[in-house]
Amino acid sequence: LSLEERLASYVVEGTKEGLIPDLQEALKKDAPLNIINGPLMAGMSEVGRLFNNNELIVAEVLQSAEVMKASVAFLEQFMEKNESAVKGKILLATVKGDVHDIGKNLVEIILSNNGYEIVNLGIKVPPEQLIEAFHREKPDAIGLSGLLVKSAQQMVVTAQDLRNAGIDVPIMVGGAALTRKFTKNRIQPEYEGLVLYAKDAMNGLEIANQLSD
Ligand code: B1M
Repeated sequence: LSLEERLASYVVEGTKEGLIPDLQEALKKDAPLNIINGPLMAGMSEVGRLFNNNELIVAEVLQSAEVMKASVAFLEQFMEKNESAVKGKILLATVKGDVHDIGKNLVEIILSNNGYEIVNLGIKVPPEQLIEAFHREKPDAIGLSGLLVKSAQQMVVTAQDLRNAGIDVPIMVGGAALTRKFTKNRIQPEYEGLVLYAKDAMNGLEIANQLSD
């Protein structure tokens, strides 16, 4: 197998044996984020496909998630850090009912490496908890992540609850369940402030930078 194929297969197989040496090898020719977005994400897509076809069980997908998390944790130290002044404070959460957090945590890494102060509220965060954290932390923006189809609807509800609580800072939304169109047609109309869709973590950084300019 080529290096790229091996990297994808650690994720698919859910095994860490040989992972770190191969990541070190990959770092010689590629930036950490390209390794994540390339072979590691390719592995994750394959996991999603196999899971969808009932060829993997949840316990196996969890093993794959562990490999992805270990890879990101290892690669993080090699990522470019922008030691600028704090550009803003952002609350991050995976919405109520959803446990997927690898994408959200990647967004946290990218944003915090680029001058943002992140308050990561974790997974399955109900609107009440977001509202409470908003009053405590006074962030400049709120970031919501969701991967399940029902999470898209949960974002609509969350936007309504935030608006009813008088909150109108920009909201950034992302995750596999969402589209730009759903964001514009279904979430934005329920919210007073801006709602912006980010297709991946780098796009999330671009959006945060536009907001802070
Ligand atoms: Co689940 N899962 N899962 N899962 N899981 C999906 C999402 C699914 C598509 C798989 C499938 O069937 N093909 C499917 C959803 C189906 C649907 O709703 N239509 C699914 C399902 C069904 C489930 C369960 C219901 C399974 C069950 O229990 N029967 C269950 C749900 C539990 C719950 O949430 N209540 C479940 C559980 C799990 C695990 C716990 C085993 C594990 C998660 C572990 C963890 O996160 N700690 C897991 C995994 C790993 C996946 C897949 C395989 C991979 C997700 C992932 O981590 N991708 C996923 C299939 C897939 O996506 N191909 C699947 C890598 C990650 C880096 O990408 O999160 O998309 P992603 O983030 C991207 C962008 O989306 C974006 O940036 C990131 C990249 O740069 N982004 C943002 C994300 N959030 C953002 C926020 C932003 C900006 C950008 O701003 C705030």
